[in-house]
Amino acid sequence: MARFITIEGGEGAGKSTAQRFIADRLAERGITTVQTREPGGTPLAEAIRQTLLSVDGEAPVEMTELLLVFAARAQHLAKVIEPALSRGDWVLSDRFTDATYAYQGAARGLSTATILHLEQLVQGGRQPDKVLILDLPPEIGMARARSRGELDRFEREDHDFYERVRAGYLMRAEAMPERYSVIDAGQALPQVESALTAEIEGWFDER
Ligand code: Z5A
Repeated sequence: MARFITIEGGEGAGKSTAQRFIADRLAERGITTVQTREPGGTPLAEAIRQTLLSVDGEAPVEMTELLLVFAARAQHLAKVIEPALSRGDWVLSDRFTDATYAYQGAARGLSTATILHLEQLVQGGRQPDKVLILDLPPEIGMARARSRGELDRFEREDHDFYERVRAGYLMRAEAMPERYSVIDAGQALPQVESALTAEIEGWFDER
């Protein structure tokens, strides 16, 4: 059974690290995964990503940012996610629509109704089977991400912005506990990996 798993969290939460770990554990079970990310995942969607993250030139207003995120998502769904699920592969996406509710909704202040409207338009009924939220205090994630150097447009946001992102994610996890798992990503990597292993085992127990 193909499954669509998304990995979410604030800046530097360890999403890419978790994605590789999960893909390796699934490969050990003989499962083929497609590892992808948002915004991005196709050449056109990656070009939209560059526009969104760039600190040069004119910054998009909130609504432009929202529409660009969903434009990239429409392309990603049509070209990568739906074909992979149809083939029977699992899809592991580093971010998806929960990021829109957290960043454009909770942090930028656009309404849930507006985001929901676009979500229905672009995704139809497609939703992740499981959402993993890597939760950690923003200052820890910012320190991890900022040790890498040049900051993109989102990474230049302040601590309060990232507190709103975090609260936005946790609110969604609380509202839909059957689909969401919150993992304490402030722990050392071996502990995060143990939590991920328990999570993966749970997916197979459910089947
Ligand atoms: N965005 C949006 O606004 N709306 C949307 O709908 C979508 C996205 C889909 C780009 O995302 C931006 O797009 C994002 C929101 C916006 N902006 N921000 N911020 P992104 O996912 O590419 O950007 P990111 O959040 O900055 O990702 P990241 O910095 O690459 O972080 P990560 O993938 O979560 O972490 P990582 O690369 O796995 O780990 C970061 C470092 O920490 C690395 O050196 C690791 O070795 C280290 N690490 C990982 N885990 C640990 C533990 N447990 N302990 C210590 N060190 C660790």
